[in-house]
Amino acid sequence: MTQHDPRTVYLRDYTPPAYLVDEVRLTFRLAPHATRVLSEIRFRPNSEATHRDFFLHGEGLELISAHVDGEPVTPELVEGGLRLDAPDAPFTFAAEVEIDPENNTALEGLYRSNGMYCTQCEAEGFRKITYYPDRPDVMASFHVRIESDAPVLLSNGNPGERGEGFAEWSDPWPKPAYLFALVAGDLVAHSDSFTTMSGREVALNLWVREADIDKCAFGMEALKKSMKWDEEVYGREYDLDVFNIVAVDDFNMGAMENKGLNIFNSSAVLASPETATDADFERIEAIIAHEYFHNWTGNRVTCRDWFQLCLKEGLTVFRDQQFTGDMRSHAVKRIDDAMLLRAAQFREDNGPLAHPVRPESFVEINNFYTVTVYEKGAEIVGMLKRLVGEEGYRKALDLYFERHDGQAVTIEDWLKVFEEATGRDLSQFARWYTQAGTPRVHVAEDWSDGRCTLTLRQETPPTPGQPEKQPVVIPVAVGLLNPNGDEVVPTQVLELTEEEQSFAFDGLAARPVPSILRGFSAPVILRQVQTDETRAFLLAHDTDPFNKWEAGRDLARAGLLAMIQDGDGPDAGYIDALGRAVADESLDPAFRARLLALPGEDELAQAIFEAGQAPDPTAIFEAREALRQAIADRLGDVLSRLYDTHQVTGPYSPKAADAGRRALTNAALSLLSLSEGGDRARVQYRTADNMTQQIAALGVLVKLGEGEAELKAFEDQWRHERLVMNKWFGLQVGAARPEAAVGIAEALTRHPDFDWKNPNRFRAVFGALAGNTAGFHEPSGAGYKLLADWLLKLDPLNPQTTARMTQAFSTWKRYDESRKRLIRAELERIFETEGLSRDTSEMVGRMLA
Ligand code: 0A1
Ligand code: ZN
Repeated sequence: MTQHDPRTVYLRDYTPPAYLVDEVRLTFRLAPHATRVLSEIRFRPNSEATHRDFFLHGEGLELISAHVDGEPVTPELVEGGLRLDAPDAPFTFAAEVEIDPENNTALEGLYRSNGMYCTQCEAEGFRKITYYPDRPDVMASFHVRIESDAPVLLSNGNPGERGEGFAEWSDPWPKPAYLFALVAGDLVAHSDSFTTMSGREVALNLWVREADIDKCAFGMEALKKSMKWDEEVYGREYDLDVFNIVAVDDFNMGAMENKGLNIFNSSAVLASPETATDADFERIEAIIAHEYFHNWTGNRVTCRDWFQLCLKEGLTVFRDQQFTGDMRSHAVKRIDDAMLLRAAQFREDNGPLAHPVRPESFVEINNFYTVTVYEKGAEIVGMLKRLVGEEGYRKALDLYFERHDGQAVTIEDWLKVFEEATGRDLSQFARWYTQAGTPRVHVAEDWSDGRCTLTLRQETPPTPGQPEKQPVVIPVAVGLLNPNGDEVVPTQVLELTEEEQSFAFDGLAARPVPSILRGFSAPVILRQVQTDETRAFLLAHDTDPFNKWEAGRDLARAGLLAMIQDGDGPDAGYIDALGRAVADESLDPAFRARLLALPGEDELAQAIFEAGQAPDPTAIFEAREALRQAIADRLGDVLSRLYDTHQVTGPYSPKAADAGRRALTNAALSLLSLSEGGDRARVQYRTADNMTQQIAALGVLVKLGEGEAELKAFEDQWRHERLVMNKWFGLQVGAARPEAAVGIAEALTRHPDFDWKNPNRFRAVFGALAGNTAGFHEPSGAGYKLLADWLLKLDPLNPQTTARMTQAFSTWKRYDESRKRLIRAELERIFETEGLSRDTSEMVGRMLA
């Protein structure tokens, strides 16, 4: 349906802007329902343009007046903006418009959250603020005056004059309008400062509501660490006198990198030991880093058009992954990233929403802030780095910043700096950006006369609009182990460029055990015929932590599939191998916690579908439960010992070492409860002095069906903490048994605190429902209907979050006829709804196509 939508925008239609902007002056007279925005924009003809049509984007604006060089003009108001006969010479366009922030429920443009004014302009929100060439290749310096009696008035750049009822801000760095931001409200700051590598002092402020001032310290530390890291690792220095971060409760995404004024979803920045889990702390550290790193990868060097989104997002995600690895553990971070990629990106790549990392068309760009653009985009950067090496990567990045500072560029520009810095031809590599789908790499192994030959064959299944696929460049990191467990060939990177290629290793005394795709060196699915003995061997001996973990994961997956498909019982061999690995005190507790996590239900469903069967979500759920029960029964002693000996003593700290111990003891607790009951969890719940321990215990009790009293106590304790209450809502749905999940979700929507217009709260319930695979796919279809009803309710208010959440349905084609019919009916009901947003209609249309 996308193909035929008249609103489709194509990469191939890109043309340079007719006019460029040198400078923008904006005055905001803030009022809840009638904010006036006065603009003065200095235009000049673009010598590279192919035409002189003057068009400014604008949506939902009431034009009060317009002037060109001081003379009143009457522009032609057209769909999506205005047109004007403009001079073929520099001129100033001025306008006054009126907007209604209070009624802006889409959370795009200028809106209100808890009485404060804030903005979200990426991707195309600035056009809801005033008339402007709202495209990223138009970069200008902004000067802003805010008139309001709110105590705190912020915009991008450096502060200027401040007086009774007004404040001025000036941003000297040319930027596209999507990086514009404004905040006005009753806020307090947690302040600090940072001295940059050239000795400049930067004032740092984290602005929050007064009640949240105790949740800022960690975010501030994360910011300072990020600033330092970017100097040390990438040589990038911050470039303004101040760096402001603001926390808002109503926000569609995690956070936004507006120049010098990052705006954060409060869930992505506020944390205290009592209210945030270890996972929250880690996520916050990563998001703060991500937004900060955008200052160079995104802001100083930006995207020419939205098709190039991965240019800033893939690179910035890669940078934040490196940062988290440096701050915590590279091995564990790689495992977590691979799990996310498989759970979300492979799912996307193997379904109706598959698209290239650089898409070629879109109807609504907000629908392309996807795991493919972000996470697969980051994987591509990682592969590039692996192929050109540390030094080549650093040279290429230095060149990228030097050459493109202040520019809006493309993936071609990005690849060109790598080609020039390293002398490598990247024309085939570039297919990673244009070709959708997850490559499968099949491995065949041969052994004779001291020679081990690995034959690798790649194949990428068709995706929507791309029936034929070309081979891509796949770096496959391989090491060989001797049968005694020693490493005989250390890791080397094989470059698979053809459809099929063989790689030989000579002079080996005994047939080795290959460890392939070490470190998850490429975002592919490895198809390798391996015995359980080999997997157990790699789990015990692999020197590569990723593949060590992977071997355990493969064993678990194979065992689970045999339980589901062949009615086998739990695999005792796997459980024993797992027991030995988790008891190995030389291994990092965080790593061992990852070993104890079983492959997810959705991943198993996809594997069964690929094996030619319709997955039964209930059977998958039951098999996982049965395996967990068997692990608990067989490894009781080991788990109990782990639980007792790895408790963290002393005051809570979110530091990685402690978090790892808690992850391990909580994984053990969850299993132990299956054989022992809920006593340990009840004690942990009662004695917990931090949210990690408290919510883990609560989750265990709820899963056991014994958590009623604690759920009530938790609600009483945390009723006034919005972020904690999101957990309370989500946990009940996520931990519910399949037959109960929909009913619980439905009941929660009637809870007085179910503020469905708040995206975090909406996601807490419905994201959890979609994530409870067996519950959502409960055979009556009640889950589908409940979600569809609520999406239809949310769509007129907040298309962006609605569209995003339709993805819960994206795997519908893998299920049985009955479920397919039920889901299709809901998708059609949504699709045919009159007045459906462009966002949601594009997503649902693609799923139905
Ligand atoms: N650029 C931000 C993500 C973001 C994207 C779109 C938004 O609204 C439509 C908001 C935030 C990032 O990568 O963090
Ligand atoms: Zn980003």
